[in-house]
Amino acid sequence: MIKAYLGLGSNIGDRFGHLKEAVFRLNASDGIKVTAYSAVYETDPVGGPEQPDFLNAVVEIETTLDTGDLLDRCLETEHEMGRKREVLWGPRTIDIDVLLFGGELEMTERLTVPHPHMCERAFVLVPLADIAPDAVHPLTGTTICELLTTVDYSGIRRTGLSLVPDESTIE
Ligand code: GSY
Repeated sequence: MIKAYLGLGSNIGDRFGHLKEAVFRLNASDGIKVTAYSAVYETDPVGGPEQPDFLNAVVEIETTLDTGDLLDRCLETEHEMGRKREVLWGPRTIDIDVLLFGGELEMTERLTVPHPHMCERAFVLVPLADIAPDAVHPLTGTTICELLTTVDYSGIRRTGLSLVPDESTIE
């Protein structure tokens, strides 16, 4: 079993519904168990064309899959949920990124782990710090909490929404 972290984002339609459905589908997949949930954050869009605000969250999973099969499952889930890749860095129903996979470093044509942009993205680091503050980034050797001190998180707003099954709001 490997512990991994997945970043989730949506900025089209029922954003929260999309995050919940993605978590449900991932957890129902062979070889994946969702074991922890960050809070849900509303975030200013970073990069790309002018587009609506995102909801972002991070989940921890335990998995028996390897990185390639995990990536396939994330892409299949995006596809099942109707994501179309039309505009680079444009709006999306659901985005699922492999952020960390154990302490592994991998750089292939298909996949780079840890996610190559995670260190500069407050919309990733803030939710990740909810559930893995002491996880060490295998390239920088620093913790998620330490990385968080290096980014501007003024565009990140915590919501009262919860991805934990049977809870839809916390407070
Ligand atoms: O890969 C992430 C998709 N994305 C996001 C996102 O999830 N949240 C925010 N706030 N901005 C983003 N820009 C892109 S691309």
